[in-house]
Amino acid sequence: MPMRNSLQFGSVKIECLQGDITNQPDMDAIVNAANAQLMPGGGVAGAIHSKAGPGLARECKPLAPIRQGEAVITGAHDLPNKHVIHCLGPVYGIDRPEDKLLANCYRNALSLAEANALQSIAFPAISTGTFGYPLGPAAKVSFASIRDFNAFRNLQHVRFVLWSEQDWELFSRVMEEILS
Ligand code: AR6
Repeated sequence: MPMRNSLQFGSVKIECLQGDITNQPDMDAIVNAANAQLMPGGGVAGAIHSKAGPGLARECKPLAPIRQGEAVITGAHDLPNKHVIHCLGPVYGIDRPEDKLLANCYRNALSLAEANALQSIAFPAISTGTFGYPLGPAAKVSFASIRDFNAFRNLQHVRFVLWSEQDWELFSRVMEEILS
């Protein structure tokens, strides 16, 4: 059984789920932990591009490069969603200030979702893989970004998809601390 935990934050359901970001068919958009060139790589980006098919890279090409904290939106191609929102997170210890850059990813992705009248969005733990951001501090930035986003209108469901049970546990705990 996948681990799942949620709470209500105003009009929005916030959820932590253990699983695979490419297998979230009930979400309007999934977020990609992208590279600046918006090309397939490892981790989340590799999984997203491989399930979306080559049309995603073709659509991404003219939108690249993006900067740390920036977000861009595309179609989802062969993924079971309407859109992919691509964010470039900071490389921990190199791109500074890393907490502001990571918060910008979440804020800009939520803003794009709202601008496109989306009702649901699923995030991976941006920057916590290849880019080396420690999970606890990353979880705090993620949920503080939700708390501080003051433009929820259409969004009713924000999901965080964590790869391991350990990561899920930590995100769940920080979600309760910051949002309940
Ligand atoms: N579903 C959900 N979470 C996942 C999945 C998945 N399928 N796969 C990995 N994770 P990363 P970053 C977790 O490295 O740190 C790429 O090569 C993983 O355990 O995907 O932002 C790009 O091309 C970790 O907690 O993203 C970039 O160059 C989190 O997702 C660079 O890595 C993020 O790991 C981006 O690095």
